[in-house]
Amino acid sequence: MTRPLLRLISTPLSHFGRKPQALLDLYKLNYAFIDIGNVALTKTPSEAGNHPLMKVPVLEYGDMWMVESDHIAGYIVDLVDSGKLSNSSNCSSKSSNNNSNNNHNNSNSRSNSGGDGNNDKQIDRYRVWTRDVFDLNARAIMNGIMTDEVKVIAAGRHQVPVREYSYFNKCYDSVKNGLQWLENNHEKLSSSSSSSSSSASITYRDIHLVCLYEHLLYYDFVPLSPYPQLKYTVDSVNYRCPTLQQTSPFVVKPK
Ligand SMILES: N[C@@H](CCC(=O)N[C@@H](CS)C(=O)NCC(=O)O)C(=O)O
Repeated sequence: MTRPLLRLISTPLSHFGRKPQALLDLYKLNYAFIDIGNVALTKTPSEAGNHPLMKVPVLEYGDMWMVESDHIAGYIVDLVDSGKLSNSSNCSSKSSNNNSNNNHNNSNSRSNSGGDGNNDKQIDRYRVWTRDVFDLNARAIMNGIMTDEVKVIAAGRHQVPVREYSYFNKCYDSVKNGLQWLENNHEKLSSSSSSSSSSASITYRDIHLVCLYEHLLYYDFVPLSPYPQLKYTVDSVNYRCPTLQQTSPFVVKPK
């Protein structure tokens, strides 16, 4: 039995974790998904893949250890583009019972099929390493929305009455303002999906948007009806990339 060299430590509902996980799936890489359970309630780094901040995702690749979802995504792209990993080459030859994460409650390795229907070898085909100003702004705003959402959800899990605090109400406002910015920029947001500079039918920015939107929807965090163009864009990405739905919160944890 082979043990995947790649291990993604996360939780199935983590939208930050879903971003690099979706890339692993699109590249059809073999990896172990280590579910640490309720990350908000972790008390030591060892419960969260040794992340000192007790957050997920964490990626392990052999002896390599990495935190921060977008850095992990870039690292995955480099592994693939450098030829170090392909959908059949990233398994170690022997199984190992040296599981340093045996306090985690679920580990299953998966090898995925599917993808976005394009198998060519273009470098950085999902445009993870973009330098495009709009892409970077959109991704920064999406990360900010996700961060503020997590603050409120995590506080709720610690029984904090979030609506009584202006700090958390500002988080809600930040999420709504961020969504409005994305909605206002929906033309740019949807257009680059079909950009000729990428051979793939979707980009990492599209993945990011789907992870953000479906997480907000799953947690019913704010009403999403004021952002119809975002819904349209998300539906369109999902239509073009069915692989993404494997990691949808509604699929991994049906309500
Ligand atoms: N900037 C980090 C954010 C990671 C993050 O906040 N992850 C959430 C899960 S979606 C978490 O671990 N939260 C636990 C907590 O804040 O207590 C990244 O992109 O990886």
